Amino acid sequence: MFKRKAGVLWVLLVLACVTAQAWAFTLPEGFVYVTDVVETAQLEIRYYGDNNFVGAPVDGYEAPVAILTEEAAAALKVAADILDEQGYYIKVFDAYRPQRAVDHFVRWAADLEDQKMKGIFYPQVDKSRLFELGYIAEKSGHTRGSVVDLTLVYKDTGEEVDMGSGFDFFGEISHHGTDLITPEQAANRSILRDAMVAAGFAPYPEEWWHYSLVGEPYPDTYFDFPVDIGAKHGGTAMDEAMARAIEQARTTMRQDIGGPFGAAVIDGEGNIVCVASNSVLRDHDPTAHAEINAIRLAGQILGTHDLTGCWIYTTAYPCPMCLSAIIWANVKQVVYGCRPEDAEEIGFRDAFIYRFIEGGQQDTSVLAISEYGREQCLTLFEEYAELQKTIY
Ligand code: AZG
Ligand code: ZN
Repeated sequence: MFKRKAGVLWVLLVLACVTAQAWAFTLPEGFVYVTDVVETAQLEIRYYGDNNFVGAPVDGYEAPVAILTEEAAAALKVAADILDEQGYYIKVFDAYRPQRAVDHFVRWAADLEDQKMKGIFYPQVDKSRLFELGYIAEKSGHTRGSVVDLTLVYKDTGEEVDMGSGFDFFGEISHHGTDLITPEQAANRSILRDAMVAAGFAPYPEEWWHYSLVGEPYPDTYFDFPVDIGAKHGGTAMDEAMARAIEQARTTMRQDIGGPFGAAVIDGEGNIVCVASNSVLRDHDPTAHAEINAIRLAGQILGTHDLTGCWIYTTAYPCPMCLSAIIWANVKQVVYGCRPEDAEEIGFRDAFIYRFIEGGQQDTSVLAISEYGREQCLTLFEEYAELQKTIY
């Protein structure tokens, strides 16, 4: 019996593998991913994470990717080729920037209480003067799609070249021609500037990292599509992943395998890694939710417990258990169909568990949790720490 069950699971796994497929993510007409054009470009998309002057991910940055107009990307390739010959790769901090991100900057600048990142990005500037000094504005050239913020890295070590001040440092030291930097740092800035100018970009006097394409194709348009891997545009990817999750859920729910829940894992390039559905009833496993099954399958297929860069499409908002599993797996993007209250409407307890957690896990009629044997258990933890084993 056990062997048969394992056999069925194996067949399902192989089926999931062979049906994995790729499709082209679509962007608005006229835009491209920088790394599709400049294959050696390194990316450190600062507004996607929290190492930026806001100190938090910025609205509209839904994936750590760089997008530019075709014309700007083609010119950037010319610059990258020049720099390649001199021993450098480019590293992009920001490129196309959605209007909603600029709006976020404006809201942040107006909140004078929030000085979290002052020490790193604007130690000598009073936050109340950021507008007046031109560091923050209601419109940005980046939003027109042909402006890029970048630096150089050494090809052999991958280390960033010393430019004398960091990306987005608000101050005179970031200006071209400043005398606050060493001649070597100034020479490094010139290497970048010469290549960018030769390729058709104009430097920005106040920021050594900022270049605008001369003769940009959309001089009057401020775009607002998010920076993502395209799933939200053209719909192809989203439709395909969600359709597969729905189809899988429908098939298994009709066979009494589990509830009406399906999930798909997509990798960073847009390939469907796997599709899974809820199998609580068949497996006699209350944890066999669609998202958990999908994460387990993806881990086996990709040979890792770390799904960094992957997205999950799920037919319903993840329950607290699945939400935790998703975070444990380092998945940073979830797209869901139904809401917890929709699941509640047909009798599932997703929303009920959320209410328990939001209530501070105090309701002992739902669950009583107590501490016992901490000292003995701590010895185990200490042993693990001493052995310096993997932390995940
Ligand atoms: C569920 N909710 C989600 N999102 N997924 C499942 O598999 C579920 N099973 N019960 N509630
Ligand atoms: Zn769940």
